[in-house]
Amino acid sequence: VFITRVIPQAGLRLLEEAGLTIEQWTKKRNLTPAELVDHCRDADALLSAGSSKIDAGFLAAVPHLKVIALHAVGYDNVDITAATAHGIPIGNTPGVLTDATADTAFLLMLATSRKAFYLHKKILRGDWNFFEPTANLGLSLEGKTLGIFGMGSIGQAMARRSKAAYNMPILYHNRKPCTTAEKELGARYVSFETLLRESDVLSVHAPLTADTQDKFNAAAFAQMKPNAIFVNTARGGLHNEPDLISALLNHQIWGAGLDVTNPEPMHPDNVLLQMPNVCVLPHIGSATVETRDAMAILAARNIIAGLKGERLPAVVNPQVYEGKPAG
Ligand code: 8YV
Repeated sequence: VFITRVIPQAGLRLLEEAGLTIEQWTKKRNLTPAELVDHCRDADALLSAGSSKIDAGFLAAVPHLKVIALHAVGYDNVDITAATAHGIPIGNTPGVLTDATADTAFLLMLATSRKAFYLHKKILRGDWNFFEPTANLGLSLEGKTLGIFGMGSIGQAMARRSKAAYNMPILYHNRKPCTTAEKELGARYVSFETLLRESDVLSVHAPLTADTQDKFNAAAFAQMKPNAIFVNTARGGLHNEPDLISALLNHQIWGAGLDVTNPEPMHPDNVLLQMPNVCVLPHIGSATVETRDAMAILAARNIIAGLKGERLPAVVNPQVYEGKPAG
């Protein structure tokens, strides 16, 4: 099993107990595409953590792989059609990171609404010297409308937290209506335009696809409320960064909380990092000890099942089993 990053021991232990030989990339830099192919030449399985491209070219070079397990729920870095064509099941880690990621979205919503990161930097600069009732003001969240773009399990967990904490009415836009969110949270399904126009906080929880790429662009930000906070914990590719910067500078929206950027890592000179109403985190959505252990364990279980020819516990392309006996 070739592993592209250092992953938690909990996952490695499981692979070792299954009698598998592990090779792990431990350098603090991304593998080049050629290095990835090289390391997979003698492997039966790939456990991929991070954003290495698993595209048609790579898959054609390593068609012998019996399984690829992602240490992630998102699979925008994988050409799923090509993997299915090669008969390679792709595993991911849904469910186990739902709460941690929703916590990160909630953290960014609250931190942005109170300019927390900017004010922290002000103290570091020695700039906490005088109290004025009109200084350092943020926005209250109580009773404000939360819009969710992508009402999957993470979107629902964010909506649940926000409703419980601030009694926020919930709007959402999704590929299809979500009856759980409607019944449990009174969430209202709306068009994308209504979501933009009526949300006080708009939180993004959709996968990055050809349809969602750059969805939050100049035209979208122009429809949002001047007091709106944009939160993205999904993928940086869903928002257009220059358009977001312009929308903030032109006061078309009030603030932004980002756990994901495009590109990643974000350059330290990025103007977003200087803005009072912007909070940026280095893609830590799932980064708790407990969650990363659970992700490593699920990724390892996907590898072990795949190598036995069994159906993966969490498979992205179940089509790979059509016409083939699974397990
Ligand atoms: C991590 C994620 O960044 O699951 C995802 O899709 O983006 C995050 O959990 C990561 O992929 C951990 O390997």
